[in-house]
Amino acid sequence: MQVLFATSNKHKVLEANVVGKRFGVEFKQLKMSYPEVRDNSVSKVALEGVKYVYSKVRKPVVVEDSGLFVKALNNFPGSFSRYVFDSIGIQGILDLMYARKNRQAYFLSTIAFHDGKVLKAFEGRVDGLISRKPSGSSGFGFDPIFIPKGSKKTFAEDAVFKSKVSHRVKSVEMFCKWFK
Ligand code: ITT
Repeated sequence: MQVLFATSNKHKVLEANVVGKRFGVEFKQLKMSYPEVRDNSVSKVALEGVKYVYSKVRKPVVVEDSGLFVKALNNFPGSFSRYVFDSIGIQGILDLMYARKNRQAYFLSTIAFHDGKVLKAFEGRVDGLISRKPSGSSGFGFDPIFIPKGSKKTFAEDAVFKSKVSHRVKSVEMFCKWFK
């Protein structure tokens, strides 16, 4: 079974397909950007996004909105993670976290599906800590500074662990179970 995945980010599709394979679901990248509503809920951004994309392609499609939520920064950058990554980047987050003892953070991923009739969203979360310095080179975005619960390595140092526990693995798993 195939489903379109509208995103500019090939890493998202690669990670989704690792999970999809187990369920016989293949995500096909549709390189299309869509206007992201300004809202601090990733679910809201994903749901509005998939409605827009569906209105353009008229085929069953998913979009994903995700973000990093840092406790000591009142959940910043959250749904604005892409903008923050592109502007102040990893070092910017580490600078904001300088001398902060509470390093807790989590990633959220919402997969939203629409086929013109059904509109559904699936949310996954992974908890962890912000590291003191960047480490590792796999993955994308904030992977080099996120140490998931149950590990001592960042996502960027341990892609295998990421492929078992990530926010995206969870949201995609929920989607695949439902989609089948
Ligand atoms: P599309 O909107 O085109 O799908 P994007 O990369 O802009 O691609 P988002 O708007 O959902 O995606 O932004 C999510 C940002 O959050 C992303 O750019 C990363 O900086 C960060 N992020 C999300 N998931 C991540 C992950 O698994 N590892 C590291 N950073 C992640």
